[in-house]
Amino acid sequence: MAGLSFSESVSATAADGILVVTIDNPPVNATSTHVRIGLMAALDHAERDAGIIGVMLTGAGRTFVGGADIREFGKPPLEPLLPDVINRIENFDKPIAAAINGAALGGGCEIVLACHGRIAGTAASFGLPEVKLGIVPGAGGTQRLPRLIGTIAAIDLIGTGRIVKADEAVTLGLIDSVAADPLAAAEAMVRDLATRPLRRTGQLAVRAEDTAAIDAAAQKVLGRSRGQTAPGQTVRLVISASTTPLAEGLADERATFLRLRDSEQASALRHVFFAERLAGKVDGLEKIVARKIETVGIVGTGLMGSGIAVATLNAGYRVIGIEQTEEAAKKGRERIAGILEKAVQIGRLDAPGLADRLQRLTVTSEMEALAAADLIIEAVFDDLTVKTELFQRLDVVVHDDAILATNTSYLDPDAIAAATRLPERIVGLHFFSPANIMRLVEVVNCAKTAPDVLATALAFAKRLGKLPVVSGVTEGFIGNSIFSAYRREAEFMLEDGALPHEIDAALEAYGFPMGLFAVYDMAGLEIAWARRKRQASTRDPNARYVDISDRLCEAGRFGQKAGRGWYVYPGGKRTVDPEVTALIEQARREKAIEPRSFTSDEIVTRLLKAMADEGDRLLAGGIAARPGDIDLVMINGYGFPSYRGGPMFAAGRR
Ligand code: 3H9
Repeated sequence: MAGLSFSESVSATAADGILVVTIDNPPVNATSTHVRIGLMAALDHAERDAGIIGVMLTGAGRTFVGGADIREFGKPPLEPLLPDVINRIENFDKPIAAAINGAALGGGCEIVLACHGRIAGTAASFGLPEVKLGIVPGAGGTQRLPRLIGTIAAIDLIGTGRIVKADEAVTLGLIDSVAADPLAAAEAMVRDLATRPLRRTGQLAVRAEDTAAIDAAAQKVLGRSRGQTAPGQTVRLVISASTTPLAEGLADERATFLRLRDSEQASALRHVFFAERLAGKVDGLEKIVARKIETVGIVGTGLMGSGIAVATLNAGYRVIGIEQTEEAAKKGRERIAGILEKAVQIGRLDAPGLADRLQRLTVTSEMEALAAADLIIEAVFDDLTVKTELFQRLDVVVHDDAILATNTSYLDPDAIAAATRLPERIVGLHFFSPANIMRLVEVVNCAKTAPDVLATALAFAKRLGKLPVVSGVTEGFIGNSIFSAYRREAEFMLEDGALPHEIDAALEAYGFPMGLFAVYDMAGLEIAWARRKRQASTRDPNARYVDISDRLCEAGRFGQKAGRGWYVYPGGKRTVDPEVTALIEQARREKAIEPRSFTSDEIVTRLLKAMADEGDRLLAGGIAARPGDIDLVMINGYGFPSYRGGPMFAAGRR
């Protein structure tokens, strides 16, 4: 078996007439320039050598090919271009089979689509997630995928960027089969293909499907991607594949790819992509070994605690829920089981999965049960005395290596830690509700948190499939600090002349799923009101304070549940209420403010600036490590549109 090297990232071995080409370009075998050069050289070799009857393509390590090299975007493309490499694979005279060892995403999936045979290992996954980067596939994905799996399934996969596992890929027809040893199976396939005419994906006709069903699939994608350019373009390109000759479809796809690659949305989403990879990385923590966590205690199994319990069970841990009474414990268990059963009803979980989770769950009123826990997360009422007393009790019940985490959103975790025996084991884990669904977790690095405690909290959040962002201690941590600045600015504008529906309309046109005042109505106004009342005595009397939301609460306008808040809801429809307008006008008159009008653009610019200024304050104070961390918090916890890149990114572009 001779070893051949075609570039620094592509090598091959030739045995019994088959050239096994391996792409080795860590970390994810992206199709960087030297990969493309190496693949072309390998094909040259296979073409020239009459002894070679066929080729196998595989990836080194855990990934097949993670896609085009995103770090090369923005630089002039160097030849050979990926579409040319892929076209050559499809039209190659000798059979080429992909032995797909791991993720085949974006350009990696496009390589697979053009191969003549496609065999996956059990760990393989497939997808064209380009829309998540604000682009469309640029190397044939929109044209070849529908030829293999049909228009409807292709619209779904490419329009959403959804990743599928090997089994589903077989069912869809994206690949031929799954094998425990994909290399051996692909070799057999190449030998077989060498004896017959090759089936080339690009030459297949897209199968006919019901036009109403195609339309429904398209509408589903378009409905979910309001404001974003790329998903609509993928739908257009996929649909055109059934009526357009391949070369024309590929040219249209390529032109669309290049146009979108240089767009503002694509650079925002690339920023988000790289920010996500950096999030949770803390200087100095690289070599710290995390503590072992097997059993997690969750104190309080209300809305937040039960969501955390479900996320923790889903990640394979044992969970001990704690409630004050046996009656409450029974209800807590039912709440957690209820969420899991709903997951079964909608097909997200199967019956054995449910049984396995329930078997790992105990809910009790006996705090002593926590002696077995390695990490305890409290999710009780957000009150300093309640939480401090709880931590003092936990301090004597749990073992000394156990970590204690608080889920507080506003309280000072350093004050809680100071009241305990081992403050270095206290950390914040601020989940967002519903905690089993929301990806964001603020991991709060308290003044005395030990490095291995922080490392453990980060590793735990990642194992839950969450996006952990580290925050230092400040009131409201990163998210609620920025949100407060945003809310404050919106209320200033309210006094200065903008009405709630004007501010909401500007935010929704910008891409927020819901404007600020509509969100307040949905969440209820009373909790923030109670907090403002508590803080009244410590508020700076010289700072500008807008009391309009206090007036709303005094009038019993607590939001949607009360039927009225910033808006009224006749028949469930959000409607402007002249009474609120009158109340705002009254407040302005009392302060002798002459109202002026605001354009949508001005509203958004002011709100972004307020958020970014607060973000700068957090960065200067070391509360947030990177602007990208702040962007991720606002995107994943507060509805900031990801395709705008987050407030720090967006404010910097204005
Ligand atoms: C595309 O293909 C366009 C084509 O249609 C057309 C072309 C003409 N490039 O996520 P991880 C880095 S668009 C460059 O933590 P995991 C990442 O930054 C592309 N770098 O690993 C990180 O670096 P660092 C479509 C990349 O094991 C490191 O790899 N493809 C790329 O959890 C590890 O990343 C996608 O959108 C890349 N393409 O997950 C797939 N991908 O260590 C994007 C990753 O310095 N990638 N890096 O922080 C993924 O989804 C995951 O990385 C993957 C591995 C599932 C592959």
